[in-house]
Amino acid sequence: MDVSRLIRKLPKAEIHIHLEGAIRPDTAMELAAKNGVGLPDCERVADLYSYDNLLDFLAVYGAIADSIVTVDDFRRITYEMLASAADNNCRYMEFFISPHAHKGVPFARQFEGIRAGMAEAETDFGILSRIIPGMNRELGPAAGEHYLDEILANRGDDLIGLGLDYNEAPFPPEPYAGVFARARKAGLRLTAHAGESGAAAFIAGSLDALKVERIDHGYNIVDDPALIARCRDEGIAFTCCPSTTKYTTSWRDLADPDHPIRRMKAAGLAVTINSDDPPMFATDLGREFELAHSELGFTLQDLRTAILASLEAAWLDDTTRRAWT
Ligand code: ES4
Ligand code: ZN
Repeated sequence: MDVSRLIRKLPKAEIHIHLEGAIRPDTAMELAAKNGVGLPDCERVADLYSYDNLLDFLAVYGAIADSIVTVDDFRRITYEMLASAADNNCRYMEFFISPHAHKGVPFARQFEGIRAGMAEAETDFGILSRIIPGMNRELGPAAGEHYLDEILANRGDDLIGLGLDYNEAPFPPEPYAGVFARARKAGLRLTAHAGESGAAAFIAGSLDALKVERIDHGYNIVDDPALIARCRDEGIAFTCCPSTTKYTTSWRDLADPDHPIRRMKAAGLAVTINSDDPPMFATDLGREFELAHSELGFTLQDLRTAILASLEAAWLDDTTRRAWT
């Protein structure tokens, strides 16, 4: 078997993917036309999925979110995301959702569709999944408190955590300390996008002020050796997304010997490999693992280590973890 097929066949877990960013382009076009909302006119889907920084990317992400309206839309996009992951032998997934992005669609309706898609995919492909609502850091902590109320009103065993996402650099984590503390008291696990377009200090701020257990991306940690040592000692997991770095960071070349994911692994950090917004970044989970191998210097043993790090960082209870892995 060639290496590429072998890598695709490895049983995997994914702990950093956004539902809305995982929508297939043909589905996005179809749902936008059906619902009469959303996407700007463009001749080719490739013209739509084109950006070279986080802000431009988020504008397209918002337009795609606008086109998802009905319960069945949410069921379908969830099912298709999980089907694609299962095709890459992903066995377990924790995915972010952006319910505030679907303006005017009640959270309960979104959750109904998402949960239907999760159940259907578990039956059809045996893939287990869990939900992490992402808090939009651009909207401010008061909106965050209201958002948390809505999330808790739709709580279920499958809703396991809270994230912090959207435009990072102008929005440091500290103002969200209060709302994250309330989420923690309510039993939610915590993570935050940090150190992608924001400084290494945002990683430290997420750990100290928000008390997150893992860091999404975290690339700018390479600027701070003391923080690297701390995160290594504390076993903080980093959910790295190779292809994303080509669009949203200054490291456009994965083969760059200075690429932060390569350096984070070399420094002994708990690096995990994920796909973030796969079709929007022209990738899927199998390809991210292949790129880690072919461009970022991960040996097959390193890939196995990264998969084990994902399972270790996953928010599964021990019984489910044993049954599933
Ligand atoms: C996101 Cl900061 C960020 N990166 C990728 N996808 C996203 N969706 C919402 N925020
Ligand atoms: Zn992300």
